[in-house]
Amino acid sequence: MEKLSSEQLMQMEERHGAHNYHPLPVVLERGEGVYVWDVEGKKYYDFLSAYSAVNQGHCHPKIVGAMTEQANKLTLTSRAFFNDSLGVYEQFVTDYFGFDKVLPMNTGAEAVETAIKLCRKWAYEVKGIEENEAQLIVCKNNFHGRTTTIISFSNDQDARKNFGPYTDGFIKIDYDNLDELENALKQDNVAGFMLEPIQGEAGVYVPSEGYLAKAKALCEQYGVLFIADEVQTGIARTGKLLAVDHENVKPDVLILGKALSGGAYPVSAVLANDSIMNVIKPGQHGSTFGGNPVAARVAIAALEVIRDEKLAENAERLGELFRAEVQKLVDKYDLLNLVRGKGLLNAVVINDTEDSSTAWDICMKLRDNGMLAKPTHGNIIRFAPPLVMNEEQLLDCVSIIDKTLAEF
Ligand code: IF1
Repeated sequence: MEKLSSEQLMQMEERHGAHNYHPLPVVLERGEGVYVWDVEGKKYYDFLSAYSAVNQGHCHPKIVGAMTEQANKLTLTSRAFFNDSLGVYEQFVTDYFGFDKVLPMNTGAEAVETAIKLCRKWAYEVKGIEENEAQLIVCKNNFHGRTTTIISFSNDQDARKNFGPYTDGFIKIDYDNLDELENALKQDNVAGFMLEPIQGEAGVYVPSEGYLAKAKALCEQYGVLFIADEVQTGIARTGKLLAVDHENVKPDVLILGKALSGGAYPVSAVLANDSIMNVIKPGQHGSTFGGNPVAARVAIAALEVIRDEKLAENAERLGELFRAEVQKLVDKYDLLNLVRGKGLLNAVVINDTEDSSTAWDICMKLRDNGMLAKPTHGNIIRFAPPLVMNEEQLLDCVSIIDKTLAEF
């Protein structure tokens, strides 16, 4: 069969696929480390990492090896029976992050839903809140996934409009605002506070120094669970194993996804200690693929790579370098307002209106110049390469950004 061109492949998606995305017009065929190639063979730096799922680099041999080895033995048993991989993974991942137990799921949204159900059940059966009255505090401009319950507490009209009726039981407060958090905590029936340690989709908003630690302390004071959604910020992305580690905060409930599998396979997880996790009894929650043998072996390999290749340290060091170098471009070009981020989760704010196409246009030229990135909201471009990048490659990408901006 003849090789299909990028144009042909984009048209196939246009005709046969739901239009729930607006991708940058580039059609990828192969990935290796920090590089991806399109179907015409053009090579790019990947500066999105599938929204921080490919932290370990594309097609990491250790991760792919673990996946193919297990896939040739036993892919899925369901949880109707035991298998020789799940317990090994559960011991490994709970030890790795320091919790008593893990509840394995597949996507980030499923893990967020699991955390919400766990928090509510804990509220009724441990904290003693009246049934069906539990309230969960969340932050405005959050992104926690796209299920009906999760978009119920979103304030992004695209995410929620015409998907009602909505799930009740959420209190929305401003991000990075401790007064609002304390006021919310004083309300009746509060069960938990769920947040992203850095708001990714909102535009890589890093909260004030000390916010996470003070928020956790307030939650302890009011007997409310502190739930960290580290689906995007976790697994070494921000220069520590978890973003909460920058403030030595231990969440009551930890939500992981994306790079938990290095982008090779859908793997997500919720971790908590027994006093919380043991409220879930047989038959009360789960999923067909949750904790399957392939997911288990892939996640062990993905986490070993993070540790063995010291990717958090690399992200910390290269993140400092990236922000310092891009700051020079901010000073040089009116087009850039600021650069912000932590580790290798960074974003630049473009000096144009929210609804302008400038950020998109810049990403289109970055693509022409061999680097893939995509705007988040409006005039913000997220820059998040795989954590295996080296200094030479990073500086090469900074020069591509420089060259691209000079073309505007
Ligand atoms: C898409 C955004 C990022 C997440 C946090 C849970 C989830 C996500 C903090 C749900 C997922 C993904 C979804 C993906 C694009 C990407 C994204 F742009 F959608 F908002 F990263 F910022 N918590 N984020 O960031 O995990 O169910 O997707 O596995 O195309 O929707 P999921």
